[in-house]
Amino acid sequence: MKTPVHIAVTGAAGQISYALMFRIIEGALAGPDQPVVLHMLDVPGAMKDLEGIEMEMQDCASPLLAGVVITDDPKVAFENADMAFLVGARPRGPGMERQDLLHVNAEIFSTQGKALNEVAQQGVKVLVVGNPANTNALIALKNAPKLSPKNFSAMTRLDHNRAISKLARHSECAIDDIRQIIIWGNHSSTQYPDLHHALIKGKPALDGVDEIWFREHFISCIQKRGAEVIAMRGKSSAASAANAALEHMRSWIVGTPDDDWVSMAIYSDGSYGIAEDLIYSFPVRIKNGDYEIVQGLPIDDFSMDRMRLTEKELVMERDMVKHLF
Ligand code: NAX
Repeated sequence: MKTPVHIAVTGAAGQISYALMFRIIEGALAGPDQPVVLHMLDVPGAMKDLEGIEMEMQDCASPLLAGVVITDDPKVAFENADMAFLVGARPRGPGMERQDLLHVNAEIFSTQGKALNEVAQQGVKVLVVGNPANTNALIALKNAPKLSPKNFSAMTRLDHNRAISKLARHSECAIDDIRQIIIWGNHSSTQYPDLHHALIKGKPALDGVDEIWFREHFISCIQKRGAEVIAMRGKSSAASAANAALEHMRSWIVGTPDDDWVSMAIYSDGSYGIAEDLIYSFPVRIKNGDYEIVQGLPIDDFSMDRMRLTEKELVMERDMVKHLF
């Protein structure tokens, strides 16, 4: 039997984590022969919920579940963590401005960044799902000086998957026919889902779809898909978000295929002229657990304008929480 990996999930009593954790313990993340110890973190009032979830996990009789930790203390949650899914966050309450939301979450993620810094494995892979995800990830990494900024990422994989699915339905092709989708920037309504480099069966996607459809329909559809799901379900995306979180981390572990890439919000190194010191979504290729931004893609003015717009929003968000760095 392999040595168990330690996987921390925050917001473990919430709806995304509920859809995520049972897939983790059945081997969908670390593999069918890899035991896991699951560390569940939530607020003190949710401890009973977590005990109930642990009971359900026991009732799955999963041979891969090597242990469960239930806690409201980030230092216990992140002890020896090889991977951390930072899902828990405060939702926007009545009368709360975006700035208030940034502030309450900034405090959560600075505390969690410090705890990761102290007790997680040096190579810990951190995925921030909780919104505002990009800026929360930036705050966490700024509070973890012993770790590399490369340990931290935020999730745009759900947007990436939404873009693939939308294009496949529009083009009447299979999901597997599509390659090289990109989500640039922030996981927010300013994100830029880009089809200029996308391929369908090896041919440029934009050769087969109307440019007007792409510019005037596709982009805003992906940007607003989360709100559309809320309007229908009365709740935000959960199973699809959990699936994307799992795929994000799985790609980080096993790598990307030679003929494709994925979108990940990561610490900007200035590629494509995007400001450094932001968590910005780029196309990345991954090998041996290491991701690199795909370089050298030609960017036209239409795309650059949209990449700048979402960059500007991230700079604004960073300015609002700078005091916590
Ligand atoms: P829920 O409200 O169902 O669950 C959130 C959980 O986090 C709750 O159990 C709450 O007690 C816990 N929590 C709050 N503060 C905490 C803290 N300081 N430490 C530990 N746990 C804490 O939300 P859910 O639907 O699961 O969504 C979680 C987050 O994902 C939200 O911020 C949401 O906006 C974000 N999303 C991000 C997406 C992305 O693509 N990046 C898409 C889906 C989702 O909207």
